[in-house]
Amino acid sequence: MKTSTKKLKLTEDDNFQPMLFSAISLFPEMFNAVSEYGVVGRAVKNEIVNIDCINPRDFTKDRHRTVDDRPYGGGPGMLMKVEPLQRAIQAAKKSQQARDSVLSSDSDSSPGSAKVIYLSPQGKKLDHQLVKELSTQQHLILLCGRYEGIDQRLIDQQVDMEISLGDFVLSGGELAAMVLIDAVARLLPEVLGHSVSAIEDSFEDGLLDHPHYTRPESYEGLDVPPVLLSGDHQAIEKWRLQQRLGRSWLKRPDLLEKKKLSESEQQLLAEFKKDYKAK
Ligand code: 4GX
Repeated sequence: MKTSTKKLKLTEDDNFQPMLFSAISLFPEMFNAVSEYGVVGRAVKNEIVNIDCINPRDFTKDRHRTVDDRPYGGGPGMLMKVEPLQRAIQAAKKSQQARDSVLSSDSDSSPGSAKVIYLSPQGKKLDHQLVKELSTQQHLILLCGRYEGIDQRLIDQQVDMEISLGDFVLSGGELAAMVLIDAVARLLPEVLGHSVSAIEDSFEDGLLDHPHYTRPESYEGLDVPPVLLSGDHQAIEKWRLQQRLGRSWLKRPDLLEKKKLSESEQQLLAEFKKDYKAK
């Protein structure tokens, strides 16, 4: 008889640990938007991803549970106080250490390696490369600022990395943290179905995606490109690659400049440009 080769599901492995996101936020309920819906919601339910919310207000020591204070030097608005944030970060670090200590000590999941990330417009711009790097971490602590921001000394002392979604101002770091969680979680191999990994590959090789079509075959006089109905898989792949090259050329020339095109890719793009200019 054949010996059992039953493959263990990754999450059944004794050494498997969900990736932990600790969100430090005055509005923890906001995180239900990621933890209860869609792909990430399922990953949370299946314990592939853990999202812990820590409210700095729970780490205040005064009667009024004060988390904000006026800025030195004057000016409008309030800042987040250092001490409650500092204690919340320590609590987040402790929760990961508690998880580590019950596991057979593993070299990769070295305790105390949690990265503290502050979401702010001063940060490094989030992109696919950075998302990939973050997805290799066991524990990310996401510091979500409200009011006009946080005391600079906490940033200098406690923050490992500042990350920005882009050059615009949000009214708090929570939405940015949720964007980060969503993008990172869906890159974890246990979260991604093969269907999703294919989509990710498009940014993986630095090109935009090709267009997609579903039924009906004709909608308001607009037909699905015939090649997609041909059943010729080679022709379909070639068309899709050409569309990806062409769309990148039209909409994101910066992406194309960074990319080294093969001989056949250059030819596909040249053909796309010719057709485009003929129209
Ligand atoms: N990409 N914000 C942080 C708090 C704040 C206020 C003033 C410093 C000074 C943002 C972004 C973002 C808004 C998060 C301000 N910090 N986060 N928050 N863009 O705009 O990530």
